[in-house]
Amino acid sequence: MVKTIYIVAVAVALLVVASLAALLFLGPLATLVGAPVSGKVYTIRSAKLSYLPPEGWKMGDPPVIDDRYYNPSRLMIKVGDTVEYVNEDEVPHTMTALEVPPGSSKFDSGPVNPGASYRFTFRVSGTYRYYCILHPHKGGIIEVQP
Ligand SMILES: [Cu+2]
Repeated sequence: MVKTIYIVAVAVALLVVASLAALLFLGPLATLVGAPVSGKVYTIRSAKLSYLPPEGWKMGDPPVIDDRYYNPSRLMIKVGDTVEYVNEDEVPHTMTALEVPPGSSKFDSGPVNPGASYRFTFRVSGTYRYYCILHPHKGGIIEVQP
């Protein structure tokens, strides 16, 4: 009986020590393994009057990839990098994914007010096409390299 209690006590003590060890060492280790790659931050801006469509453009036409709308409208980055979208126009804009590589989530900033910004970190390599849901003449492409 005493022996059984002793064995249980030792088992509990070992469990406590193991738990503490797990908390102390495995916790930070797991954080390291799952930690985001510390990448660069790139800025894409929408200039004033970018809400005006180009001449001849009509609803249903594909978005126009031009620095007048998102600047730069073509951007090459690496996995783990972050893009910050800054709206310098006088009306809200969005940065909404149209096409993303398989396995990637479709980002959508929702309306970004004048002077506000939105960030997205790219975790999957490939080509991303995006546009403004409120002004669909505005388009951009982000190339994410492995
Ligand atoms: Cu817009």
